[in-house]
Amino acid sequence: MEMTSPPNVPESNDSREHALKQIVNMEVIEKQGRLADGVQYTFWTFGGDVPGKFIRVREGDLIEFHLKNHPDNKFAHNIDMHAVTGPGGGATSSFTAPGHETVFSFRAIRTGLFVYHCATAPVGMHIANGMYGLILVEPREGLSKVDREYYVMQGDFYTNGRYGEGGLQAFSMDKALKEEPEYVVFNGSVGSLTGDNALQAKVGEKIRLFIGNGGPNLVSSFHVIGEIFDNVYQEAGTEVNHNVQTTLIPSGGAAIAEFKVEVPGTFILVDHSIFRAFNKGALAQLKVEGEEDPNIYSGKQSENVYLGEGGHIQEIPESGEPAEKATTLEEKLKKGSIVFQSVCQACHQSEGQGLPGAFPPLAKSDYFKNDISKIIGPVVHGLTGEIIVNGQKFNSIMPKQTLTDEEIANVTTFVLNNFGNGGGEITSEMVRKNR
Ligand code: HEC
Ligand SMILES: [Cu+2]
Repeated sequence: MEMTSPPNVPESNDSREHALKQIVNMEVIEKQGRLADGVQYTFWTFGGDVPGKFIRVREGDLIEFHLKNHPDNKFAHNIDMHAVTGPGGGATSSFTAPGHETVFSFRAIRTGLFVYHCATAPVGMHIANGMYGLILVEPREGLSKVDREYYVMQGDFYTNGRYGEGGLQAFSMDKALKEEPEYVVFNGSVGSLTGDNALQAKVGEKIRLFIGNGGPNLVSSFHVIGEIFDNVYQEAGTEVNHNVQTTLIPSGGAAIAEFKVEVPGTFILVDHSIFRAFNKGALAQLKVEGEEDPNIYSGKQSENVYLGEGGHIQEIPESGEPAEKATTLEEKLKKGSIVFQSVCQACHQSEGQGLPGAFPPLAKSDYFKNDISKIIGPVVHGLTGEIIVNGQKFNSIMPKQTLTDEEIANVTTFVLNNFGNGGGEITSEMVRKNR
């Protein structure tokens, strides 16, 4: 059976009179990929992408499901499909070790759009690494006709490093437990559906979005800026609501939203818990081409100077409190310690001991021992190429860090005064000179 990678959706089955036996071959692949520009992550996938392959069957079909775990994978996996009526949604019958294949069958007795996901312990971690996707069970009579269908699925990601911090990022169990993701994205990465990869449509077309939420933790307030959904199959069940602005999609749930595009422009899909959209990645674009319709939307018609009446125009008060600056060395070390823990530690390790072959030690480092200013460069500019630290060779990449002069001064001073290094102080001024 043909399955598709996001954001594509397989052809409809509605021309088909009878139920069929369908064979689904799903391969689990663990692979490194892009989470954001300069940020890599080891995704665990159903079929090579996050979200996994879109499966489209018809009500009454018998599905023979083959789960194949690639021999190069390191972990066992299984699948729980919310479309399955049976123990574990299939999970109890599909536990599959690397280099193995399992088979189970189920009848699609309920219609709707269903989430599937891995349910191997630790379940949260398998889902957090991208193991989810959607299966559509079309009603016998099919869905109404539309011009375009797209597959969009939200997920939250928990990296050791902060949002945007470069390099290969490890999964943070700590942040996942606290439900504090660094990334909230559509289709597995920041910008997966923007710019050249934006969804496309033409004025006058009817669009159907199959929207899922893999979680593992967050509930999505799904919204398209500048559009109103004509129809929403709430929670992807049979109840249809009309004229909806924002629809809730629970973790492990889905929705089907339909709307006609009346005017051209770029329409932005967001999780309207809005910091997630503009600061954590939950933002996609739908680019609509075609004729303007000033009767529906005019564009900017004019701009004039506005003078408030009387003297009531408020001024922003001069800020009384200057931005807090670390003044004493003690304060500086305290602040530096926080930066170290949130940024440097992920690579250089908690005691600055590094990892042989990967990250050089900052503890007793002879790299900057005789010239403390050499600690600034790697942080400000990044560092690549072969270096020798304490007699050990390293040939890797340190991404440049987006920190303020003051943060860099604090963290480097912290390193100089800890981990058996010889002490010293770096000032914001010294950092600025190295920019
Ligand atoms: C994403 C991983 C990563 C992060 C985060 C990181 N570094 Fe590095 N750092 C490296 C790598 C890799 C190298 C070696 C680069 C090479 O081989 O050329 C390095 C080298 C260095 C060096 C020179 C070698 C040495 O051990 O003395 C210093 C100093 C340094 N880092 C300081 C920092 C500080 C301070 C921070 C936090 C603000 C930081 N690094 C954050 C990966 C990282
Ligand atoms: Cu898994």
